[in-house]
Amino acid sequence: SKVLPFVINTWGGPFTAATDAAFLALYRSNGSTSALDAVEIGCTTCEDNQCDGSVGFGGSPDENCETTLDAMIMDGTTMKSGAVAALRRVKHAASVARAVLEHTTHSLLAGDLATAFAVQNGFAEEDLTTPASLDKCTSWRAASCQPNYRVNVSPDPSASCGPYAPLRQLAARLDTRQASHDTISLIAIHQDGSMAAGTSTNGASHKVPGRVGDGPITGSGSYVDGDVGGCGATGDGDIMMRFLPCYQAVENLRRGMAPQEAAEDAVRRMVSKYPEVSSGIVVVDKDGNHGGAASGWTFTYAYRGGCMKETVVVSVEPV
Ligand code: SD4
Repeated sequence: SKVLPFVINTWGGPFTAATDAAFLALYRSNGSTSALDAVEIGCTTCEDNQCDGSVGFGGSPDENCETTLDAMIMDGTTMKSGAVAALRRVKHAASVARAVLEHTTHSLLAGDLATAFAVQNGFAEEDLTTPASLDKCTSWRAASCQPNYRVNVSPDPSASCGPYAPLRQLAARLDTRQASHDTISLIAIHQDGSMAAGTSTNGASHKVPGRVGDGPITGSGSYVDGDVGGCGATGDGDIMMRFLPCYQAVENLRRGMAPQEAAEDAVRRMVSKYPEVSSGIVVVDKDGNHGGAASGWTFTYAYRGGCMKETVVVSVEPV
């Protein structure tokens, strides 16, 4: 086919290295790189380059200043998925997610025990904090002294300001949240038409420690059914995961919608209940036709397929 192999993802750029790495891995391999390989390569490229601080180590510190990672990977042929949530001290979350897919019959491992699994599988354990993430966390503490994501907390003016006392501090207001919206979710179509998808993120800044976002949730962070198509998401995961927008979008394709319409429908469902939600989803059918939809911000996605010499970035206005 003219458009295959094909790679599309939520990382619009200027950073197109993830799209390029995944695409070229497929394109140059004469078929020996699988769609799943390409997804892992694309996500890992973002993890290593920290994709603007929102993917991989050294980004989105939680209230305790720690970076934790969420990732999933899904094979559109077998419908197997593997994921890690709140992964600590391991850099390559997408690869650990793939190890869950390939070396277990489970779909999701969490927290320190996901770390233990990663270490057993040969991943290095290392500190994910960087000077930049520490600085982001300490300046947040110094500036607001308020928990970002906690609500309905009794005010206690005498409470001291610090990471371990947030429940005693003034109630957080939703409009003070500082979510970042640059998770990588990537879908790849192999030359032979097989598909895979995956997501990697360090989640939301200043989150309550232990918080897991939409990234590692099948049907939310991403979803793929090789008979139909795939979807990748980014945005306010706490809300998005309630709607499984990627599952919705792929089912919309199955019922005959074009990718653009499928994406818009999935975003509108979220917006109808949460008008303020920030979201962005990208949808591709099995032939490489694609579309995107967003709410709350101008979303960009990137794709490269067939004989394209470079990645193209598409900008999507909110629905
Ligand atoms: C999350 N969806 O954990 C992620 C955040 C995100 O760009 O998209 N950041 O909620």
